[in-house]
Amino acid sequence: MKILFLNGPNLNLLGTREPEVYGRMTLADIEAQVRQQAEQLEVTVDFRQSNVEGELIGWIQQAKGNFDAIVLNAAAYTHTSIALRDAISAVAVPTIEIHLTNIHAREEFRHNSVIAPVCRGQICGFGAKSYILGLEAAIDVNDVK
Ligand code: CA2
Repeated sequence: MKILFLNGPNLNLLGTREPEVYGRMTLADIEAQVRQQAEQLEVTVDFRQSNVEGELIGWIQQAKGNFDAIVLNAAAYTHTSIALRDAISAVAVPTIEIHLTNIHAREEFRHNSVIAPVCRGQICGFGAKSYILGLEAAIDVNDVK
């Protein structure tokens, strides 16, 4: 099973600024934890970050036929990007929305996710653990039971 992790704008800054909001782990630290867990669960992961909306859309489009699920932290694009939503909807690769923080407990403009209706589910508020829970959910949605 192959799982694509995508990270949106400014997540490359993790661990360097606003530690009181986003914690002290860098994105590379989170990636290392995800890779360790993926090895345990015997799945392959690809882990990418971009500050460019179009690049994220290109990666989502290319996921069709190449990945079994996408785990997506779209960062601020979560709240604004109809283009990302359309891409997720078009490719029909099961997509799990994740966030480090509980977006519903923050500023009102973060409460709405425009991608949520086209994702299989949303995990938010568990810090780096949201990524691990996202990995488990991505495996679960592919389980033939
Ligand atoms: O909680 C999350 O994971 C978010 O997706 C993070 C986004 C935010 O816009 C969403 O509402 C919730 C922000 C990512 C920016 O990360 C930074 C990290 C360090 C310093 C500044 C920004």
